[in-house]
Amino acid sequence: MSQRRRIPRLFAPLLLVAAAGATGVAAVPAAAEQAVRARPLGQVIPAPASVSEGGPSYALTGRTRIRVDEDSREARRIGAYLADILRPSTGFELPVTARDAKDGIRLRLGSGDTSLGDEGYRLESGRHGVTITARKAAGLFHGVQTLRQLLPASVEKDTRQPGPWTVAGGTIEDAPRYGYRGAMLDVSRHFFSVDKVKTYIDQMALYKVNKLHLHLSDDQGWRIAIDSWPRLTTYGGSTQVGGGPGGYYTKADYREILRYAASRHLEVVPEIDLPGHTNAALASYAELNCDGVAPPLYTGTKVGFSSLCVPKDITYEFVDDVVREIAEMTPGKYIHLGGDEAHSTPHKDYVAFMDRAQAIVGEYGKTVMGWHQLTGGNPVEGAVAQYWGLDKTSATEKAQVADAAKNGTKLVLSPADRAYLDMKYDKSTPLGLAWAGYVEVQRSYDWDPGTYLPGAPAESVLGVEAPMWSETVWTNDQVEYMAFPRLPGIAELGWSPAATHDWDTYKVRLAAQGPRMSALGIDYYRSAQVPWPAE
Ligand code: TNX
Repeated sequence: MSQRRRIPRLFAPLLLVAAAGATGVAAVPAAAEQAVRARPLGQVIPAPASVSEGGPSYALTGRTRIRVDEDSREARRIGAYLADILRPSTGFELPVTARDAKDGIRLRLGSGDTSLGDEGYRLESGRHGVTITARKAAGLFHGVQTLRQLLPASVEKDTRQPGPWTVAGGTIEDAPRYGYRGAMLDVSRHFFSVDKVKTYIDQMALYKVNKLHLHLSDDQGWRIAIDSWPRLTTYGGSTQVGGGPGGYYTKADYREILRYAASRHLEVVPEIDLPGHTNAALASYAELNCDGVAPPLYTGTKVGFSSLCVPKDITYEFVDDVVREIAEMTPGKYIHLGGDEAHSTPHKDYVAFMDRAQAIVGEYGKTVMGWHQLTGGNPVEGAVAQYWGLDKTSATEKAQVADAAKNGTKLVLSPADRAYLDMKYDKSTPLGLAWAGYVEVQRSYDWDPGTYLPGAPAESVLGVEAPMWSETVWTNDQVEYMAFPRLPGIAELGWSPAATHDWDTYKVRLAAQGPRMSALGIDYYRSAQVPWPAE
């Protein structure tokens, strides 16, 4: 018998902890590990609205079938998506079939239970199988994300793993607190290929994020083809921060992103940032400048120096063409007009410009979104302001946003010192910026969207969004390191009832996501605030 085998079992966990400590990896306190084991149905992120544990568990086997409603293409599609995730690691065939029976994984659409809403689901797990029921496809899809998280983390791997593939017994009934749970990707400061965006979409979907906000234009690059203004991309898209080659989405590329996002039940929110953050457009078309002279392309990281020419008619022909072409392609309800940091646009001009630009969005049947500076002008009825202030933002500025909310403007909350995924975690973070301060994992999670902005009515809050500005990131590894594990926390703030909010239990659930993120190849930040298991 080898030396190793003679170590009494009792001490083995202690040795693990010691070994983990020696390598500088945070170890799991025994209590935290047990909490995860004792409450398997409750360990999901975002925390479900209601969990009732108990009864026999279900184990997937080589005979398990994924049973979907005969007449639902959407259920069949979600069944196929689930099978694609489970087959490589389990090695099981997992046929998707329309033949109903009481066993296996059952995906049932069209429940009359209105309490589930458009995105809610019920998951029942027992000896014979797991049944997920929802009123709408989005709910079924979210239920499938929960099922993934109830299986061992190794189920996410793309090679065959030993199992067993057991789901604890019980029932989850779940529906989101907010309908808007977003993540933004700035594809302008650095361009991200369609494949990179798809990778991020898949990662977002695991945490029930349902909006992908694409920041498609800025000083450093215009990234979406507009047929009536072709130089926006051929010239305005030809570089990026640091002077690299940039890039842009053809209309076919953009449609492919839309298709893929829809297959993951995400709505795309396209943003064209106006009237500031427009150097790439101004460089592409001299006539958009008040003096008729095109500035050079810009590859630095300053903000607030560019502006469309507010008095010129051609400015509105331009905005009309851009909004029309994007609205024609985009099935989602929003067009985001930016409107932030227009430091080179006199206030009177800013208000006049935003009035006309918002009217154009309305003409094409879309709902206006804008950064919260929009509330300094005249937000149109139904407009959504995205708040990105900080704890220390002045009371006057906060009151301006809250007053707009009292008058009917809706809010999406992205406080920069909580939800900005490009902020450094601490001073040693190699990527990111720090203008809003350091944002460690606990800080990012520990706030309540329902009461966050003083004076804003709770019903004005549509939800939350975590923006990823890309001055310092351009690969998926970099995006992952900054987004994970903060994005799951913002996703939970958007989904879970306020009553589930508790850092001490959240950090244990988050720790359990470590091996799952690793199995998915997500290059996450192992914050010392989280009791990660040794891997
Ligand atoms: C502020 S917040 C910006 C962006 C920058 C970001 C960097 C906002 C609406 N504008 O232009 O990329 O900070 O963190």
